[in-house]
Amino acid sequence: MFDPEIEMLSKEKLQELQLERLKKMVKYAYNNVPMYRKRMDDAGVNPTKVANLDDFAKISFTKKDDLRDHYPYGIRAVPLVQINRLHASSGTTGKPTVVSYTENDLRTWGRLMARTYAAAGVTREDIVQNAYGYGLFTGGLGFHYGAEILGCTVIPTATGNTKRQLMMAKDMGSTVLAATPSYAMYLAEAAPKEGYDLQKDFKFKIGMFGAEPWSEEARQRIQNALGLRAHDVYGMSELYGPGVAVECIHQNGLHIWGDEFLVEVIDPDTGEVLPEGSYGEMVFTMLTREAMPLLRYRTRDLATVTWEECECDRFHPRIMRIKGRSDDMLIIGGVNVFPSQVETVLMGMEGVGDQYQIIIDRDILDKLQVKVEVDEKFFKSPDYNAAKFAKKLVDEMTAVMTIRANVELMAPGTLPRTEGKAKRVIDLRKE
Ligand code: DLL
Repeated sequence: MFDPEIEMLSKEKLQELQLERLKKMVKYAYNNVPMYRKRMDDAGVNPTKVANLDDFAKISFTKKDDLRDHYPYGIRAVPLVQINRLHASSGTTGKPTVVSYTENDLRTWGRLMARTYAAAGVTREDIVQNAYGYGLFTGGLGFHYGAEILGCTVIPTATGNTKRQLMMAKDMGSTVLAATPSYAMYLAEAAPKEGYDLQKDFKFKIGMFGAEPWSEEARQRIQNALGLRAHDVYGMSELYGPGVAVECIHQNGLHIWGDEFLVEVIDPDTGEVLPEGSYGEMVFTMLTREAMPLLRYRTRDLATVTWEECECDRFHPRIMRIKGRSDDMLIIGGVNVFPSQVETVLMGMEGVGDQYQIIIDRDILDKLQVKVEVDEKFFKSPDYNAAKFAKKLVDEMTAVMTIRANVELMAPGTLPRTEGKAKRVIDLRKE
């Protein structure tokens, strides 16, 4: 453990610490961020009298639009001279969301990332190949500094240049791969084509994968192909970046670092706070952030959070796998469909390759089309019968999603590959 004192806190002590920090943070936000001062005044919340979570829940949610409204420097509690770094997440439309960090924030984030690696079993003996994008995206620098603070050897390969990536992995004997799960899958696919033997040429033991949704079935595929233990890492730029939550070696839910993040789960439609164990939208409050305090930030990410003790003895609450984002949910002919449901079916089936695309279109009615690559070996085998295989996929998907999808089987290697976050859904109704 990197931070045993904090990581080993009992549930009671951890919740005490959360409340203590929360009270301080509410006052800090009131005194330093005009937006929060106005919100608390409007809601009749006296920051010096917030004594429990019910009082706190009177403060309205912070949304992504609040950050956009404060472009370019975002919600800021310190003068610019105290800002040490900026990151930004690329918005699909308009201006990016900019996030800022003081020196202390960077130190806190770096230590959280070191803790995140350590919880997954990474030690200072490890050689970390960091294939996340470096730059405005928080993945690259987040995973970089965390590994350095832990004392690992870091290879900042960044994303892309797959040939060189594979060469470095083999020659340097990298033991940890940090990447998006879709890029990890792509590396596993590319390696044999570049003449590498996946079993013999690489020393990977641990994968630190996140930044996009991926299924349990995708995990099995990546683990089998790369011969490593694949850990899910969750985060978002607004909450420092990666390192909000990570799976420990038991791979049974992602521990949210409770000393830095307070999580609430709400009904995304009504905003009502739901009881522990309910499925809903995660809302985060940062407990010590200096530059950009965030109170009750709506993530749009849907999951269940549990406070049950984990086998690793940590009480830091766990996110059970993230199902998707409320704004990713597709409504097709009136039926709610999550891309993750499609992935679960596909990645669980033998004969399906690693790449797929979901295309939604409308003529009179909504139509769901799924393009799926066939696994190369299966594609070339004498048993392969396209019509029969497509029917099997349609049946499986219809059973899970209750609506019919048209399946188009694609030859191996024909769908686009991405180096960062995969773009799997194309909704033509929006264009
Ligand atoms: O993706 C930060 C990050 C980098 C996390 C590297 C993990 C690893 P953003 O670009 O702001 O930040 O995107 C945040 O990505 O709200 C989720 O919808 C999604 N996401 C991140 N991690 C996971 C995960 C980074 N493990 C958004 N599972 C979040 C599912 C994830 N979705």
